[in-house]
Amino acid sequence: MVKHLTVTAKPAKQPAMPMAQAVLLNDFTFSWQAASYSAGKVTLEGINKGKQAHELIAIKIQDGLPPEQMRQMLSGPPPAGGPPPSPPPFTFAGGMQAVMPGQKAYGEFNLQAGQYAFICFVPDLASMKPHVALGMFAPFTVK
Ligand SMILES: [Cu+2]
Repeated sequence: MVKHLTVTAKPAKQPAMPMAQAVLLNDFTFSWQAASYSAGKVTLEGINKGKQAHELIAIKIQDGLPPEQMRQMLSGPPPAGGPPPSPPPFTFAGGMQAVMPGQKAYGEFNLQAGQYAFICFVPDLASMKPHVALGMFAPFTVK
């Protein structure tokens, strides 16, 4: 079978990829430059500077819930005497899957005004605790 194709000039200009802001992932911290983020869609570049795999997940914390209380809920055992709150007092706002040490990846985040936190649930190789319980809970604000 023979088919014809036509070669045309290349498109004028590829749409520019928005510059992704970096978030550094370490054992067991997040660090980044922005004092706060603006509402809207943003692409973040997660760069693993640690010795273990890490992921970059953003959660939007329920309005009025102090981030420290959210950290304790995600880090500790379930509350005694009953199941954890349902629905949970946060929603996922985007992220990227875990990457190995020295690797990076890009995540898409959909941000609205409010309190957020970056978290990582990858289990620690020694204690098997999720990294969020070892310090990988970093609050930030979206304006
Ligand atoms: Cu991690």
